[in-house]
Amino acid sequence: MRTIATPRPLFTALCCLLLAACSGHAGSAGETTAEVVALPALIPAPASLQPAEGSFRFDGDTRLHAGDPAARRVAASFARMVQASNGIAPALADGGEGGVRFEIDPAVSPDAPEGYLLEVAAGGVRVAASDERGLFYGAVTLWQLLSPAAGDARTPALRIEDAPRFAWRGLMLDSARHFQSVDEIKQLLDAMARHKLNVFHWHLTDDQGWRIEIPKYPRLMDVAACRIPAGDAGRDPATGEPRPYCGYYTRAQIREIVAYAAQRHITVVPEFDMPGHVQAVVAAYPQYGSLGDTPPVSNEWGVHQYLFNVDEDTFAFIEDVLDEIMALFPSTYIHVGGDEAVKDQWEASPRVQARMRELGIADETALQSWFIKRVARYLEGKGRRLLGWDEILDGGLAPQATVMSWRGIEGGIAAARAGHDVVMAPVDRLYLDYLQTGSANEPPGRPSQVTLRDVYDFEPVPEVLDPARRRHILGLQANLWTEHLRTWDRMQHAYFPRVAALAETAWSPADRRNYADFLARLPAQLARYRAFGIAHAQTPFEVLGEAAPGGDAGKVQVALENPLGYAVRYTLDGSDPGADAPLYETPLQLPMPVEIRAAAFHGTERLGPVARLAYSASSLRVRTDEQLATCAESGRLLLRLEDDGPVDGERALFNVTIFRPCWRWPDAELGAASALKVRLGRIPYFFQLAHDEPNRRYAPAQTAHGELLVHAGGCDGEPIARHPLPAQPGEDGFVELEIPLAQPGRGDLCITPSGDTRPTMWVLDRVELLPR
Ligand code: TNX
Repeated sequence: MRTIATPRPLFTALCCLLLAACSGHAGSAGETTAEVVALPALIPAPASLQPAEGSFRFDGDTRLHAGDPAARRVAASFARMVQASNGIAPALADGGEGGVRFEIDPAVSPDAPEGYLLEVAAGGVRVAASDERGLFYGAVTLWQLLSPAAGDARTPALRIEDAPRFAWRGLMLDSARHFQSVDEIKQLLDAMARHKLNVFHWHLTDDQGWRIEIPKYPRLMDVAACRIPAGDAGRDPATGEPRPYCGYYTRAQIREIVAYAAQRHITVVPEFDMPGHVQAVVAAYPQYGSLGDTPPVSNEWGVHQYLFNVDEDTFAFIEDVLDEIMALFPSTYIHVGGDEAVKDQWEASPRVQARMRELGIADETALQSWFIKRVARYLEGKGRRLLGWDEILDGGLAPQATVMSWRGIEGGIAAARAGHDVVMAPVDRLYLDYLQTGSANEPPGRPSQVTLRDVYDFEPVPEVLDPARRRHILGLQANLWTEHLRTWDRMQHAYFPRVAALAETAWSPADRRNYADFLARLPAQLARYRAFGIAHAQTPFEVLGEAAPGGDAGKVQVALENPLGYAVRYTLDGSDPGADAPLYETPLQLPMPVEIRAAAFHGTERLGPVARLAYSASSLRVRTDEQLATCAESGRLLLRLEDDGPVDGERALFNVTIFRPCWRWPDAELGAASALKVRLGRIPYFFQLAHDEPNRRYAPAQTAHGELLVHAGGCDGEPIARHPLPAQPGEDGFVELEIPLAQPGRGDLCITPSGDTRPTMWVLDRVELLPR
């Protein structure tokens, strides 16, 4: 921790910001020179921060002063936050001097209602803003100055003038694929407020479930809100009976969540996805589908085929539901999806085709455009605005409609050029279902990474955009799709700490953003997470090891790395590394067997778990699925999936490329092996690939249950071994095969099962080269 011993009031804001990087905890009350107080680790970084002389001590006797009702509300929110993090309950006083004053002052940042002024002096603190929103964010900053210290805190004197860069600072949660409790959503809203985020986009309807109570259409709750999960997860282990996965939010719960969000200055933007992603609705009301059939509520992931038809009755249904939604959600924006609506069903439906001709519409793309424009008009008639995924641009869009750009930023650029407002949420930078590190401890999700830095470095305003069009970029949003996230713990892992990076990109001026500085402030944010019980991801704070055979026989060369680049310290004597343990600098050459213990540090603070990395001659002959590569042509959809059993309790995880399951061990030492030992599991194949379906590839099976093919030169060509697969895995869900090898030299080992194995698929757990 670096501290400033003498005040430096002349520092520029940028300089202060860099200094903020050096901070750790707030100074302890016991220090004799009151001035020795660290500069704050604020996230998001404020627009400007000027240190001043002295410091302010906050303790149980500190009084809060607030005059008008708005200021009193903010003071009460502030008191709750401080109580939760520091265990101090500051009281609201009626008069008197000193303490913390919350003031609505029209002179403070009158053009930025979310802006505020925060002045800390030895004699007292003043938080002022022209609007309650700004005052609230000033209170959040003051709370950050006091935390993560527990109990009394001392904060350096300073002056912060701050306002957000973007008006839309959003976070999306998919409650359709997996469902969260009201309490969990409240925890998320609390965390959003502490990051100064202000839009909660709530994805409430999809092929796999309908989650909003709509009394006029009871089958939405009775049918569309439940699915039978695929595989063992969907059966009661005791009785074998179907075990549905159900849930919807009652109107009372939704009102409670909307009010809770509003108290935290968060707008809840609901999403009712259409005309695609409606299989659950069609399961309940087949008359609104395109082909008249009745599907189940889907228990698969991917792009589905079900589309609403375009009959008047269907629009009556949609409008009824939108009326209910508008009654529950005061948000100006109503999200109507529009994504991934493949048009096969419209093409195949004589009724839809007839209506299309009647309306004089040329093709199905134009029909979707007509559909969305019609819904936009309905919403605008009620004083609301339509928001949709970037596919709503196809075929033209109502002028007031706002576009959420997800397939990259191109849709956003096109929309802004056409005069539409835009929220940037590109899949490659802001999708939090993508994993954040290469650790084997990552939960299920998409192993292509969206790292903390990817989120931090994302620039929402593309340079190619004409300056006059830039005002159309309302802001940005990170999305959490929950196909693979069954539990709240895993969702928190996916959100945090990447939400901290999102917050800074969304709030701080572009020229204040500095990743190294952010990393130096992040440990204080982690302490705040701990204080609030947020189960942030540990994987970014782990140490990962990469081993290769050492130069000499019996030795191993190990490279250590922290995914975020924090310092790594390690020991070789079986003790846990402390701040005095050797600092890792270059790869280690070690005699085997050996156990390295390593951890990531910021200064003297250990940031994450201690990794125990054990290496021996036999461990180097083993690879797990996480350590294996994919075969190039199928690498495009790598998923990390969990086993379908046991229904309750821990499940195994597998990395698998679903278009063609195959696992590759580049440059394996095959010549030294007499056999290959492969452990495989089997999980349901539960994907809809729509127009990608023909891109599934598998070698034809030659025997009843297919074979495991072993290749030595990549994944194609003649296999060097072909081992029959059993009809079923064993009791524990796994099977272990031993396949003799007689291959000289080194090779690109590739393992792939033959045959179309649906409705299940084999997945690789580990592979071992048995020595000669
Ligand atoms: C695409 S993003 C989708 C979602 C999936 C997501 C998985 C978007 C508008 N549609 O339905 O959950 O990919 O990453």
